[in-house]
Amino acid sequence: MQSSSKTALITGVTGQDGAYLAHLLLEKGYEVHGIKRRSSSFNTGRIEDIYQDPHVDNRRFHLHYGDLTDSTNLIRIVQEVKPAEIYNLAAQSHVAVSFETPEYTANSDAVGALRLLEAMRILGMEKSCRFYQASTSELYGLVQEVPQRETTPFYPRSPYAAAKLYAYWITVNYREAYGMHASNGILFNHESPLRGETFVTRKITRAAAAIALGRQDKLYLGNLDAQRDWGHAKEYVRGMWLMMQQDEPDDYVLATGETTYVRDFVRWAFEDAGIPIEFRGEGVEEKGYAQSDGRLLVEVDPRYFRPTEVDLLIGDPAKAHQKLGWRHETSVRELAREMVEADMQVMRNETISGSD
Ligand code: NDP
Ligand code: GDR
Repeated sequence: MQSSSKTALITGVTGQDGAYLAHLLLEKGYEVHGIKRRSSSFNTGRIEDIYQDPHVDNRRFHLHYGDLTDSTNLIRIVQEVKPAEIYNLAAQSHVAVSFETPEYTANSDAVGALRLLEAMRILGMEKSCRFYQASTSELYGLVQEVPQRETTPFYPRSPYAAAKLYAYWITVNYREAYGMHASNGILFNHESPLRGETFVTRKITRAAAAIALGRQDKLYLGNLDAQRDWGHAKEYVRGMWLMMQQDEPDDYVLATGETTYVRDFVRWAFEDAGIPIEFRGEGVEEKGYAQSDGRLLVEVDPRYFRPTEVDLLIGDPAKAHQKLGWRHETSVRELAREMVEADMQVMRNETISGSD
């Protein structure tokens, strides 16, 4: 373990990236503070293994109740924690859901970033604290140029992306206006066994596992023709940390440089679950995948289509390679396998614990 006396504050610590980042920073010797939302059910499943009871002495992992829509709460937490680094990962992060909750998405994803930057300014922490903003490849939206890089024009295609556009630019503005060490990581899709269950990769790997184990009959999906540049979340949080260690703040794309159709990810996941499937039919209504006996296992349901879609994402991570020395390691094919295996394992364990 490297030693460090740094204190970091992570918003969104209960999410996929927050959990991986908290692990990474603890390994590096940081004292880590995370903000979690009040929920009527447990929302700390991803950080259970690093949770430390408040009664333990000298603990290095602390949780605070908070919300990106509550300025006073954020100011108080930043004041108490006095972090050297703030990682703003909290967001209403589901693109499709943002069409249903556009105002809330703007409040948490756009104004939330502003609230944190203002908290730093109000508390006079412009020079003592660094800021990371979780920006996204969704900013590129309607294809202007491929592969997409830091200089590619943005064209958001959802309330989520429009909110993240504001957060991106307010981060740049506070850097330029107040000399703050504030950086944007423009991260392309990254997945893992900890990925939220309603994002497409995890929805697919869970369903493939459940169908293979006889727990589910069919998987309904939306647009199978979208292409995404998928990497492993564990590797991407390291890139976030590297951005914060640079002498100068800047904006970086993190991506693999390869793109994959949703339909190919579906095929791989079912193959890994031991049930090879074939594509049947081109028309939207009959489009789907069946196994060799003809049983349709994956069917397209237009309810999952988005009012405006992002068709093609493929990132150019050259700047991160050169300046940060960051590279992805896991291929999307390996990622699919890891996620299916993890979901099969989780489901088998559930059977064992529930079988007596
Ligand atoms: P998740 O959806 O897994 O996690 C989001 C986190 O934000 C959760 O901890 C969630 O809490 C919390 N949260 C949501 N709304 C609020 C709020 N109003 N106040 C406080 N906390 C809130 O996302 P990821 O970990 O996948 O992504 C992390 C960040 O990176 C997000 O900002 C996302 O938009 C962005 N991003 C993600 C990419 C990806 O491919 N994963 C790519 C590019 C950017 P709870 O657990 O209670 O729901
Ligand atoms: P995305 O991820 O929108 O890229 O945002 P998601 O996994 O939700 O969708 C990827 C693509 O798959 C298509 N799709 C489906 N998506 C979902 N969720 N459910 C389905 O049933 C389905 N069927 C097809 C989608 O239309 C889309 O084209 C993610 C989030 O993590 C954001 O927070 C982040 O900013 C971006 O990645 C980069």
